[in-house]
Amino acid sequence: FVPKRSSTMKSLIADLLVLSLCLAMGTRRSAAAVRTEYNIQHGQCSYTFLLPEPENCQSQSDNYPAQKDGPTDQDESAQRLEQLEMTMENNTQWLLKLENYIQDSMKQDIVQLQQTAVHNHTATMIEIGTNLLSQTAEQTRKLTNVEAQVIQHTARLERRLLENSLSTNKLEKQLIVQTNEINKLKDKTNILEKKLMDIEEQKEVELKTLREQKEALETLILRQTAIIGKMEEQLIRASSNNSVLQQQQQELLDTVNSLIQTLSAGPAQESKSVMMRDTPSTFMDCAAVFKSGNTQSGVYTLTLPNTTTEVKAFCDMETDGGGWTVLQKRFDGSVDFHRTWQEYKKGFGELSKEFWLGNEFVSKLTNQQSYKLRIELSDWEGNSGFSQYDQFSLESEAQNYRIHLKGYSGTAGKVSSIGQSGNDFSTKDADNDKCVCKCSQLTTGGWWFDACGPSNLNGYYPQGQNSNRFNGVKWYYWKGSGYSLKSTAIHVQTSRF
Ligand SMILES: [Ca+2]
Repeated sequence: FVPKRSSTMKSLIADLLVLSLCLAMGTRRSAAAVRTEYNIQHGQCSYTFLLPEPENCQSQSDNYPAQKDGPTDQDESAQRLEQLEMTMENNTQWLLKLENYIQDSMKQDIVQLQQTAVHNHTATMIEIGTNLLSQTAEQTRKLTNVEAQVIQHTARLERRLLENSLSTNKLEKQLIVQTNEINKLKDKTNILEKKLMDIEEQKEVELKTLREQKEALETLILRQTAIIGKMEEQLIRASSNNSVLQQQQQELLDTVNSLIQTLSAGPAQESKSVMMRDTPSTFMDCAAVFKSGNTQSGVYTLTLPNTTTEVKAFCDMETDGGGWTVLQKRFDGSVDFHRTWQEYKKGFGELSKEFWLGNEFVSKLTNQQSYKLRIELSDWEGNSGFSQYDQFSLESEAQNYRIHLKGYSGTAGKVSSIGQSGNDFSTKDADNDKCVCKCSQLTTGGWWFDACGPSNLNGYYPQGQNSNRFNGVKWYYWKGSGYSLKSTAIHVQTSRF
């Protein structure tokens, strides 16, 4: 079995038939002439071969057991072996061919397989590419966002820069304006300096002339002084004659004075003793004392009308005709006037110094008959004045020694100087004023306070005026608020005196 080079499918089939014939020799030796089917599956194709079993092959095969018996049989066996070997060789070659064929046929399948593999790979690649593209798109979108933000920031920064540059421009303009003004001012200053220099020069010139004039005047004064000296000498000589006359005049005056003193010495001593001595008679007030002929100021004993109650009082026999009963006196601050109701009622202090006569006595006295009131005042500058009321009276203790005043005259104040008529008396322990406060405690003294009113002659006595002393010896309508007076005296006298 040798396949030809230019063998077609038919020759190949023929070869195959021979092959299969020979192959079948060993296995189906006893088979009769029977048709046999051979199926070959190659890929999608299947081939079917129908082969008749040749008879000579049968006979040959049937002869094999007979050959074993003799030497002819051995030669035949050798020939047959040779034939078989050849057949085997042919089969081998044929198998090689078949293999090649199968390989050729397989090539197409491999190509197909490769193509499908390539398709699959391409699809995968496309998928991967699509994924990559979508990722890239996402990244691009993000990048775009970031870019937009960056652009916004940049825009903002640019705007700020622009604003800054605008304000800088404004400042520069202002700076220029200011610089111009400074330059103008400098120019003005230069002009002024020039003027000043001119003026200074003029002044120097004037000063020179003035100095010259001064020198001339000085020489003139020297000359005049010399003349005055001469005149003074002449004057001294003339006045020495006058002084002799004056000395004689003085001596005459001295002798006259000594004569007058010796003449008046007797009666003066007599009146002094009257002042110090209490009078034996009973007097209701100082006016009565005065009328009885006691015209010296001093302490006298008074007796309340219709009673035996005696009260020591100081009588002022000099002021405005004399006969004044003194209710109060202050001039050195030696007595404390911040006292109780009872003390003001009975009186306190020393009659020869500072004192308060006593509300009870004054109340009873002024209810006996009509009295007038006089207040003497003096300040720290040497001025003095007075306030006088034509009618004055105090009600009883039950009415808090309420004051009544009428008919004002005087040089220090006006009708309401002492306060409103009808005010009650208050002390540090008896608040009868019209203030929610306690005026007596605030102004340190007993008085007819209003709320608290324009006067308080019983206030604190400071040494010296002490401006802004609001609790001092106060008389507003003469010295204003805060002024504390130097001395005070309150007198009463009968209206008919
Ligand atoms: Ca009060």
